[in-house]
Amino acid sequence: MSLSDYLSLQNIPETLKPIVSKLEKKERITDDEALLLYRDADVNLLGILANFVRESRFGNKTFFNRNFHIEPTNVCVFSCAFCSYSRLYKNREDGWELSIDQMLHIVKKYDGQPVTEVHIVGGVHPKMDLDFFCELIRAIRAHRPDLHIKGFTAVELDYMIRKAKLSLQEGMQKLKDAGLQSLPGGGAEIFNPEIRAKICEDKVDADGWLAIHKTAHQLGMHSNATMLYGHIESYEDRIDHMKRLRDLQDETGGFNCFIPLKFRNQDNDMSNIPEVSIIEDIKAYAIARLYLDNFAHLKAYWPMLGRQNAQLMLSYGVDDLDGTIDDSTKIYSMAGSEEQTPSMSTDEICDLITAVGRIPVERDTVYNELEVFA
Ligand code: V47
Ligand code: SF4
Repeated sequence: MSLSDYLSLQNIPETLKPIVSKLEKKERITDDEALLLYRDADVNLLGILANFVRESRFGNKTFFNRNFHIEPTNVCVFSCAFCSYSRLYKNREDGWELSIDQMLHIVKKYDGQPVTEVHIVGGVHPKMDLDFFCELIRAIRAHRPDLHIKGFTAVELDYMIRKAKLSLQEGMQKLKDAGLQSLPGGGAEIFNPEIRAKICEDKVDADGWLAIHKTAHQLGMHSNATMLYGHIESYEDRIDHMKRLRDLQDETGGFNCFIPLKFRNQDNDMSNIPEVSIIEDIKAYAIARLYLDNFAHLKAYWPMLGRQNAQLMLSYGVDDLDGTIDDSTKIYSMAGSEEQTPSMSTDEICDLITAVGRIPVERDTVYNELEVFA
């Protein structure tokens, strides 16, 4: 059945017909049109449209990688209201701080295993500076040169580079020379300054976040982008957030993928805010797929969303599930995700994908295809 056949079965509201016809012709939609989709489109229509875009790019292919995380510390000088993970610098009862040797020990646990990526992200510890992280990266590279090092949110980078009194270009170049290859997408939250003032007032702002990713792209590094949704932000805020990302992507082309992150409300200063429903998750993912026409990949990060909901999102525009993880991250288990010990074997992740009629494809960090599990 073609897209037009499917659409002829839908009762499409008049307001949405011009948008549907634009999407069919693979034309870019405007901010107002994205807002109309948020307001008027039901999940059936969103699924058909987002799936059309996804399948015209990748068919049934669904990407994953074999990776693990290192979280150097959960001590953090910042105080984001949604964070369940950080322990304030002066109140460190259950905080951890890993030495370079301890982190290298984690890397060595994977000797002989076919992992391709280490994802390094954590709190912002005042004593873990740029030189410390360059040394860590060099030590990992020396031990295992084939492992792609994806590390540090713009929040961590902004802090360590400013503290080293270097320009962004100098700081990022130093990290690149040490062996850092790409940046994860964290720290973006919601760019609107009014929302940021309420949920993460003291860390890098939107312009700073975008400048760091732009600098990375100019140095030839790739990066991801996230959006923390489902708290106090409006649909307009989400679209404004994605607009800033779409504009930067037009300029640099350096983003690999977009990752909507669902706000989880356990054990943080925003616990009074209920978590949004699966319908809202579907809208966030499907509309991201339709609006961000210049982002190749849309990732459902299963440790946060839960594996079944991540699997469901494969019908709403998602083409990537991130990785096997091996129970190496605590950010989401501490925030209340049902995935308390996030780990999937390659067989499990492939089963999740094939169960909904898709084809698992192992990728590396920059989406080179390594193996098709047909
Ligand atoms: O910036 C923190 C989020 C992010 C909560 O690039 C929360 O491949 C929901 O960015 N509820 C860090 N979200 C993690 C991150 C990430 C994860 C996986 C893959 C990639 C990638 C990036 O986690 C933070 C923040 O937005 N976060 N607390 C919470 N309670
Ligand atoms: Fe620190 Fe990141 Fe938590 Fe904010 S989200 S308090 S920057 S660890």
